[in-house]
Amino acid sequence: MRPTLVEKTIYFVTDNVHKLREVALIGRQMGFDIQPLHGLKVEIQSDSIEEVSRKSALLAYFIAGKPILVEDAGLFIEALNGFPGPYSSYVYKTIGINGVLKLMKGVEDRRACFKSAATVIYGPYVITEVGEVCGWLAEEPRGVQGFGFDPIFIPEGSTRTFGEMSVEEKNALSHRARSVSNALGKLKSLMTQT
Ligand code: ITT
Repeated sequence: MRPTLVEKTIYFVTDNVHKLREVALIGRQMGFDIQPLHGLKVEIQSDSIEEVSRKSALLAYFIAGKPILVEDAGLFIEALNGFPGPYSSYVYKTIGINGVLKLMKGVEDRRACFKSAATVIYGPYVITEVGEVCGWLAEEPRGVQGFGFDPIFIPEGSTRTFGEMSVEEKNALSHRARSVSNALGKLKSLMTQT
C-alpha cells in the first residue's frame, strides 16, 4: 500500500516512557503522530545497535501490520573499549550508574558516546538511521530528569548532564533526536516524492 500524507501515525515500539516522551516531541515537530506500542520489542543478540533496531522493527511490523518505529541505543565508554554499548540495558539493570562509576574510578579518560539507531517501517519503506552524541562521564550523578545514564553523561559543549536538562534541551543534542529526526525526515521526503 502506498502511504499518503494523511496517514501519519507511527507506532513506537518501546516500554520506556522517557524515550516515548522524547520521540513523541520530535514526531510532533515533524508532523507525525507517535503512538506507543508496548510489549512488542523483541531484541536479538547482536553487537550492532543498527541490526537490533532493524530486526526488531521488522518483527514488530510483521506482528502488528502497521507503521512502526524502533529505536535502540547504548552508552559506549572509550576507556572500556565501548562497553557497555549494546549491553547497556543489562548493565544498567545489574550494576547501574554507581557500578559504572566504580569501573571508572581513577580513570582519567572519561570520554563516552551515546549511539542510537532508529528504524522506521512505513510500507513500502524501511529506513534505518544512526545518531551519536559524544561527551564525558561525570564524577558523580547530577540531575533527576531523563533516565538511564543521563545523570552521569555530559554532552560536548555543555557543563550540565542530560539529567539536568529538559526534554527539549536533551533533544537539541541527543543521539536519539538525531537518528529519529533523520529517519522521519527521510520518510517524509520519500512520501512527498511519490
Ligand atoms: P526499549 O523498550 O525501547 O528497548 P530500553 O530502555 O531498553 O527501552 P534501549 O535498549 O534503547 O532502551 O537502551 C538501553 C539502555 O541504554 C537503556 O536502558 C539506558 O540504560 C541506556 N540509554 C539509552 N539511551 C539513553 C539515554 O538517552 N539516556 C540515558 N541512558 C540511555
